[in-house]
Amino acid sequence: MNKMNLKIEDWTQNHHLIQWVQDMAQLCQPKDIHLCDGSEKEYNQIAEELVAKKKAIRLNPKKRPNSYYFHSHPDDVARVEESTFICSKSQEDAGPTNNWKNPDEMKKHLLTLFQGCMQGRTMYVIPFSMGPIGSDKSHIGVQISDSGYVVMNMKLMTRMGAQVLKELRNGFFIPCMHSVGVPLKEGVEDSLWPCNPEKRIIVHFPEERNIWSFGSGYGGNALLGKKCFALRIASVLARDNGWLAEHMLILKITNPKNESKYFAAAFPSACGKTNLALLQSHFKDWKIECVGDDIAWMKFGSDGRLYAINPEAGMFGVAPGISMKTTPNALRTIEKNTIFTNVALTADHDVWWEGLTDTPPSQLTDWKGNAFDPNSKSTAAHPNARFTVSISQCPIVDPAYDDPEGVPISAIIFGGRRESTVPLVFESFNWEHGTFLGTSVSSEMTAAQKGKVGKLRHDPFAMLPFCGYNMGNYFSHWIHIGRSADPEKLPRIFYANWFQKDEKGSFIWPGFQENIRVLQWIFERLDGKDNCVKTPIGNLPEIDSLNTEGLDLTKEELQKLLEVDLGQWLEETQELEEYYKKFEPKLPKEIKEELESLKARLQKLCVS
Ligand code: OXD
Ligand code: MN
Repeated sequence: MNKMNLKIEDWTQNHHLIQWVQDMAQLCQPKDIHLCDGSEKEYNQIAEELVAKKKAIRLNPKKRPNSYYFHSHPDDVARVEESTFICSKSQEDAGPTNNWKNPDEMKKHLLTLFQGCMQGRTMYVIPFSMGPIGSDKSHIGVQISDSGYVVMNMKLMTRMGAQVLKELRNGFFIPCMHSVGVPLKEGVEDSLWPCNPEKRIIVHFPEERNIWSFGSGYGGNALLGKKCFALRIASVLARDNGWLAEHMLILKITNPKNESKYFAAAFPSACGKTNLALLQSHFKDWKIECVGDDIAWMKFGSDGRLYAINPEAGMFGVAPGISMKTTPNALRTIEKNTIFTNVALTADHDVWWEGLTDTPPSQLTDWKGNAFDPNSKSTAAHPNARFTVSISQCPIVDPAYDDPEGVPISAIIFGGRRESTVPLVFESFNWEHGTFLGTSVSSEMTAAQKGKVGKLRHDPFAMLPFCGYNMGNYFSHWIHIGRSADPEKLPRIFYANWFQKDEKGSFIWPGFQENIRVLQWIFERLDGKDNCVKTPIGNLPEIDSLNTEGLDLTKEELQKLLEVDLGQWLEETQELEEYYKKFEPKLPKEIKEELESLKARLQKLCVS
């Protein structure tokens, strides 16, 4: 048996865990094994080692206390959807939106890949809880990894270490196997960011409920608690057990009478999700607090309402674009105790990225480690550069983020980036219509995605890369959740679009902090205010029910924001009809019926 920092029996008595660690050590042949206790001391020690090996830079403690800087290999900078697989027994269960391979063949392939892959490296064993420890809404995982960077990130992103093992006892956990995929030969110097892009693969076995990831050290590919567990595997657990695992932020909004409600919201990437999660209300008597910025697990409480927890304990957010103007609460969150990856480094060892200030400081080092030429076409920070930070540091964190009961959700908001057609906000007529809105989420692509800028990308429920089973069955699951509940107690479902443009191509709605006005309208609507007009697509705000005081917005602009163009919407239904073909034969009949009813409502108005 390999050298361990602790006696495994002192660390855990879970027989499955002990056996799995031994099996994986035999397969991967690490030089030693580190059983993580999750302590500060351990975090600091690993950080020190990485700094000593020049894999990390300690940032200037006067500017950014207890913070570290990493830059990755240029071929390992983002999630790799093309190399992500759902290996269910039948291909149909993976559905039309996932890559699939026969699980037996995939296992053979993985066993070959992982054979001896940790030679010369330390194998870390990282127990973690997704959700508050001890909550009946939480689930436990154990990640094995040969990356110290991963251990540091998991410490900030999850509840991690000895306390989780105490909770786990002999119970069930999700095994999450990870290697950067580069065995280290005796006497050979390690690279600064080892990874193996040619052999990179991220695999989920939904029936066995485990995860294998090889070849990448970056973000969602390597921090397996996040997208792999909390969305892909959890969506399967949720389907089987009557709950929802969603790609949603959770926020709390409090009105001037000190009454609060919780909203969850799903937006595809580049639609301002972090921004909304960390929104700074500039109305003194309306308060926003953050419970989560990326993932929500929602289960029914004994009172019949849906309660959400944020399974994560930290944020892994995109840095470029964040500034005191756009997202001041994000900047305040990352003042200290933060890991930065692929941002630019200033001469005095602080961090910078495009958007942080109008002009870059002089003598910047770019994310590849080269002197930055401000006249070059490339950016100093990688567009997907990230910060990792504990959510407890967020100045507007709602203490309920750590409440094992979760928070009761009153509204769910879907949204996308659409230049036209989709109004600023509207409400669905009921849960089934709201589910239909979730299936219809689409967004025009920005430079942040691979593909043609401006082209429409469908991203149902913002779950396209994250649903661990057949997306058509996932739609049905949403319908079933609605059927199994008291309709009065279900969250109401809304749709928002901050991105309409005028003829000159400028955004009409100011966005950012002003989005509070849309949240206010939703809040009041939930409180029973008769502030809407019924249209074929849903309930829209009465033109004067939206708080636009102090905004530089003409009446015509407001009308445009709240317009339903029947012709454009009829085209939208045709486009959706075409898109839905992809999900046959699993497209629920309720979704087809919703589409038909929408068409009929639009046509009726067109004729009259
Ligand atoms: C993320 C994503 O990183 O959705 O959160 O891609
Ligand atoms: Mn996300």
